[in-house]
Amino acid sequence: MPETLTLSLADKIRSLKKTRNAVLVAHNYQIGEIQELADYLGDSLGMAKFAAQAREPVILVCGVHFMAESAALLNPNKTILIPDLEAGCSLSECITADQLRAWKSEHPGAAVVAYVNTSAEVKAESDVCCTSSNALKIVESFPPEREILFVPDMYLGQWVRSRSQRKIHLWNGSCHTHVRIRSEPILQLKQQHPKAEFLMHPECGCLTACMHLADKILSTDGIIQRAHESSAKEFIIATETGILHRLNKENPGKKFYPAAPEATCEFMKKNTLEKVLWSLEDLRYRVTVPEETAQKARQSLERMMAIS
Ligand code: CIZ
Repeated sequence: MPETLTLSLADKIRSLKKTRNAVLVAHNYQIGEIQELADYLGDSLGMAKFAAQAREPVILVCGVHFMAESAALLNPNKTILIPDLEAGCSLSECITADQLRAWKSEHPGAAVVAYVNTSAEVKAESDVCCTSSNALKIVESFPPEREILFVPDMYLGQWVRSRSQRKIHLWNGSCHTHVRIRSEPILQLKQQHPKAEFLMHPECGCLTACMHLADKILSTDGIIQRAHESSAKEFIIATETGILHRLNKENPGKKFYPAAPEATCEFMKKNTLEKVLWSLEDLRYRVTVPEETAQKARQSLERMMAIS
């Protein structure tokens, strides 16, 4: 896209945000141009919390659909918009509420811990939500003898299981982008950059193979924070590539090598500057959750926030 067009679109968006009394919250995996316009940039929980504290009545969520739903759950009286309804999440689609109900019936008495990458219907069938930064703490908040059903990400679940003594059953779900991150290129990068710190997201498909090689296994916000705090000058980053924009911008002088340059989520990239502009112009696409589902799903999110 020519720079002049990008600039003028960005200016129009800034001015429309004011006219519409809207704030723009964006996920760390969004395209750089959208990150630059964000009033809040971070992970899905941070986005929803920021939205809850914002005085503005219109929240434009630049992320994927479950993120807009979480914002809608925590902000029932605000208008929650997403620029493209097709910005879905492959991980969230790995489990439906019917499938979860059937699984629960095979494990009566088990507690359900749902990663935030789930639909509101699945959250409503769960006892508590978790993010990649608090999953271990959430699981360990249950009595040790209680069985846990962990949905939907098996890699995050495996990581939690490797660190806790709990009886955790895993749903066979995964993120189609993070499964593309394999161990061989990471081993090569480690050889090429022996001083680099290796920061890994727990959704990665090579989690089991690479867990022992990682300096830290972190959520996106955890990776951002670690890059700021670490004295290392080079980092190997195993997660969706959108995070590199922020890492490079906020850490001049440090180098970031993507473990898989092709690990780009096409759903995250559905949101473009044009669609952001149209979303503000037409106040579309509005994301709402039916009240009965919302009440139960909200409880799962609120229980997580109370624990973490
Ligand atoms: O909670 C989020 O935003 C997700 C899905 C990942 C992360 O680590 O930020």
